[in-house]
Amino acid sequence: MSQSTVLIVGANGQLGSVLTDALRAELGENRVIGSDIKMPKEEKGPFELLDIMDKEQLHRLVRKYQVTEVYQLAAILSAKGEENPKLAWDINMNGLFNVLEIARECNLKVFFPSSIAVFGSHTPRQQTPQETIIHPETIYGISKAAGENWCQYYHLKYGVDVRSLRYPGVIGYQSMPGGGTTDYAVEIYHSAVREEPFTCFLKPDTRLPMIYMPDAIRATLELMDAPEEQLSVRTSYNLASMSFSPSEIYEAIRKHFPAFNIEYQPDFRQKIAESWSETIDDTNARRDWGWQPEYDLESMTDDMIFHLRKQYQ
Ligand code: AKB
Repeated sequence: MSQSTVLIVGANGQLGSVLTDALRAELGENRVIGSDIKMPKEEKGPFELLDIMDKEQLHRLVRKYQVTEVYQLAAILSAKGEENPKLAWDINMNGLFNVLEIARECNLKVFFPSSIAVFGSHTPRQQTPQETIIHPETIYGISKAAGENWCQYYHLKYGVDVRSLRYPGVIGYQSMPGGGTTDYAVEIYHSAVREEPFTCFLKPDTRLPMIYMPDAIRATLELMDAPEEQLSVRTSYNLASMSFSPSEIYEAIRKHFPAFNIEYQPDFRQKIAESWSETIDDTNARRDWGWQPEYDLESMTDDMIFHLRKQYQ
């Protein structure tokens, strides 16, 4: 890992911004190139403008920095994707194709984020197994399911070392999500710390799998560092940490803010959430590369509130 030069595509996003910092801390600032369609608010290291649909520019960056690993994080998420399915498909799929093609030509290692959105209402919702029914019902989920299979195809046919995780909803204080169905679980903390009431777009008992940012980042780095011969999944690994509903996260937050109020106004995202799993079986990740989450709802809530209080001071 010490000789890697990494390109992060989508480095301004919720996960990308935190992952870029984590990789810079591990590899050194100049070995991690951030890229996105806009410049970041704050430049902390090398950064390049990149539209992931522009394969030539991607190729130029790979050559310019002698990149050895690409994290392809640019995507349109589940709720936003439903507004313009064709655009979401184009961005999510062509972005991945461009990365896989260049990885094949230039012998790059690749990380592709998949999601619990690959599951659908025919998938078992409790302890969803690694190998199961994959009939996603959002364009985002369809693109992730297809993407997983393309990753495995490039690995089997061309030997590309591409690795992937099916992320649950990711919660962190450092960055805001955009356009997802699990976004409420970040927004609720901001409302609580600002001492404002919160309107939730899901029903109180809608349980979904979630993960705290430090665990999500550690899982990503551990998978990318794992010896190749230990990996048995080349589509995408199930990844579990915690599962909770809006009423449960509300109660956890109310221990810190007893006067905090919530109101429920479910919208189209309710149907998306109901098509996803409640809990995930991640036995393969635990067995193959030793995955073990550290945070639960209580410890995440303590940490989120501690950091957000400082941000809003
Ligand atoms: C979303 O809600 O769309 C994402 C996801 C679960 O992949 N956070």
